[in-house]
Order: sequence, then structure tokens, then C-alpha cells
Amino acid sequence: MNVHQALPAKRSRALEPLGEFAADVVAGLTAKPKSLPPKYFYDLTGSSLFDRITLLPEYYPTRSELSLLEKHAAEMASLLPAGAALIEFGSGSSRKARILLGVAANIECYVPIDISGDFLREDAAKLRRDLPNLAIYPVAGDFTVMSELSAGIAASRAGFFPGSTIGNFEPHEAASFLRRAGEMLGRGAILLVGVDLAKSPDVLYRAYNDAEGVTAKFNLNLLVRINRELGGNFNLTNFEHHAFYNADKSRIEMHLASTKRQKVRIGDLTVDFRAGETIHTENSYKYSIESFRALAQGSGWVPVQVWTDGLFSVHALRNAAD
Ligand code: SAH
Ligand code: AVI
Repeated sequence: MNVHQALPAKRSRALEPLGEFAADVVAGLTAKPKSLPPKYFYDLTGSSLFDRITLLPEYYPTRSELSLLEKHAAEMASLLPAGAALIEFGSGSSRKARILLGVAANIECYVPIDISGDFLREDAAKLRRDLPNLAIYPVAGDFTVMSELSAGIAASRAGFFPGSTIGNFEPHEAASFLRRAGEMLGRGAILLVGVDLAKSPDVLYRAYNDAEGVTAKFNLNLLVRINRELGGNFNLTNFEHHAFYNADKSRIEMHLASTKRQKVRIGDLTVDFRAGETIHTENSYKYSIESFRALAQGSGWVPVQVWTDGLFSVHALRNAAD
């Protein structure tokens, strides 16, 4: 597991040597069009802001998925083998895993993987207090760079990838992720994946443009993080949250739009912005049940079962690859 490394706060004005965060920021802000990878939303503040998003009236995906899990957890758990290790990709506050763990006596240990290391450690401490009989092995790192898990983790593994975090990948990246997850979990393994569904553009628009402005704060926190960790001087009042549904690509796009022509410094790098120019910060792809099944089948997985309320879906997939 490649543990996420960023430059320590204000350490280097010259951005040398480049940590992974610094290198990705330089690459993204010198590219045309400008973009930044969404995985950098999640420092301690970003993870807490995401938790607030999940409670917003407009953000239906979490409510939908929680109620699907509450209704069908026993059936989902019955697909997992005895003595399984449950590996969660992007565990956040583990709220959804708690539902499965509550009914699945067949789960021997829980392995939450998350890039937001401080948040992950706090969450694991709470889980250990609440579930003292469960072995918990948190892994702080990037789940797109997965290598072998520690040998101590049970050989029969099940994967859990809720939240529609898979929608934050480009479809070809989602396919590569599914292939790598298959290698990590082993032949015959079950993967439970939460996938948001395409629906009315108005409902989608509101989910990413909440009235309270929490999603805007979540998006802008990326600039706060660059200022703090990489010595940037973004003035937050000169950038706006933009989120809209791109129907051709079946995805919500999030951007940070420069409200005027300006220069921003990040260490020694100077970045020019035109008025209205944006940094593309996230895509959130929306699938149909059939389009997601086709993606999974093309990546070595056999669809076993799907649970849906029409807004959101949870798929059980079985790994068919060697
Ligand atoms: N599973 C939770 C949280 C979803 S939010 C839920 O369903 O509510 C997405 C989570 O994935 C965040 O906790 C974020 O820190 C984590 N994450 C995003 N990109 C990641 C990456 N490349 N590697 C590891 N974790 C990542
Ligand atoms: C984690 N991920 C699936 C969320 C989403 O809906 O794409 C992140 C998010 N971005 C804005 N609001 C929530």
C-alpha cells in the first residue's frame, strides 16, 4: 500500500523534492484544462465535511444506501464465507460497514482502507470501543495502488465499496480498479459495491448544490489544503463552487471557478487564471443497473444480486478471474 505522502506544512518554498500531493498539484494546475484529483479532498477537515454532506436533505445517496443495507444486510452477509475478512475501500466513518458487521457473524476481521489517515485512525479507535470482539486492521493509503495485504489477514476475503465512490473514477479507471480488487480478494470472492443511478437532472443538481453550502465548502477545502500544506496563496473569495450534470457523460462535474483574472502562487510556481476559468475537481458518474453490470462483467466479475430503491443500487459481484 502506497501511504499517501505530502510535503509537511510550509516546508519548502521551492516544492522540491516533490511529494505526491505537490507533484499532482503542479501537474494538474499546469495542464489545460486545469484539474485536481478528488482523492485530495480528504484530509481531516474534508472527511468531516463529507460526513456533513451525508446528512444533508438534498444528498439522497447516503440515505438510500443506508436503508438498502438496513433492509438487506442479512441477505448480503449470507453471501460471504465463514471467517471472512471484510475489506472496505474508502471506509470514511464506517457507518455502512457497522450495519453489515452487526448482522454478519461470519466476518472475522474488518480492514478499513482510507487515504484520510487521521480520520481513519480516529474511526478505528471508536470501532474498537464499540466492537471489542472484532479484529480491526486499518490501512492508511491509496486504494488505487493496492499491493498484497498483510499475511495476517484471513485468506477468505470479501470486499465492500459503498458510497458510489466507484463513480468518482473514469469508467476505464473503475474497470482497472475492479480488476485489481479481484486480484487482491481472490477467485470466488464477493464484492459489495454501492453505485448511484442516473436520474432526474434536477435531483442530481440539488444533491451537489445544497442550500447550506456544505458541498461548496468541501470543494473549496482543496484550496485551503494546498495553502496550508504546500505554501499556496489561494484567496478563497476569488473562487466559486460550480457543480452541474453533464448528461452526455452521465456524470456530475464539480469545478472551482476563478471569479476574475488572477495569479496564484504555490511555492515557487505561479499559476495564471482567466476570469471564469475552472479547476475540474471531481466527476461523479451515474450508472444504470445494466451499464454497471456490463462494466463489472468486462472486469472479471459476475453479477450475483442487486438491491435498489430506484435511486441507488448495491451490487453483489463474484470474482470470476484467475
Ligand atoms: N464509504 C463511506 C465514505 C465514502 S467517501 C460512505 O460510503 O459513506 C469516499 C471515501 O473514500 C473517503 O473516506 C475518502 O477518504 C476515501 N478515498 C477517496 N479516494 C481514495 C483513494 N484513492 N484511496 C483510499 N481512500 C480514498
Ligand atoms: C464519495 N463520493 C462518491 C461523493 C460523490 O457523490 O461523488 C463525493 C461528493 N462530492 C460532492 N458531494 C459528495
